[in-house]
Amino acid sequence: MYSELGMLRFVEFASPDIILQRMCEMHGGNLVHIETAEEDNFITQQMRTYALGDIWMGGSDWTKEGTWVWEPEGRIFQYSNFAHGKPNNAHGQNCLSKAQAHHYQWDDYDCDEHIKYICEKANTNIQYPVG
Ligand SMILES: [Ca+2]
Ligand SMILES: [Ca+2]
Repeated sequence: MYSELGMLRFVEFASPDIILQRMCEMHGGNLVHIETAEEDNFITQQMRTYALGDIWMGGSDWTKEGTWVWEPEGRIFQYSNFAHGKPNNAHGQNCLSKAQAHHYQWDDYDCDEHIKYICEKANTNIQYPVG
C-alpha cells in the first residue's frame, strides 16, 4: 500500500534494501537521494506527517568503506547530514538511514533492518495510481 505525494512514493512495508531499490525501479525511480538541506527538510516534514519513524535512503558505503555514494549512480555525497558520531560502521553497517531517533539526521544502519523507505522519481507530471 502506498500513496503518491509529489515526486515521492511512500511504501508501507519494508524489506532488505537491495529489494527496495528494485521495488523503486519497478515504479520508475530510485531510493531517495537527498542532495540539499532543503530537500532534507522536505523529507523530514513528510516523515513527520506520515509518522514514518526511520527510513532508508539510496546511499551506501558498500563499495568502499567510508566512501558514501548515491546508488545506483555511485555519485559521491556533496551534501550529507549525519548525526553526531555517525556513520560509525557498527557491525559493518553500509546502508543509509534517516532516523527519527537522531532528530531526522542520518545514520548508517545494517542493510537488512526492516524499516520504511522512500522512492523518488523525476518530476514528469505523470500521474500514478494510489493503492
Ligand atoms: Ca560502512
Ligand atoms: Ca550506525
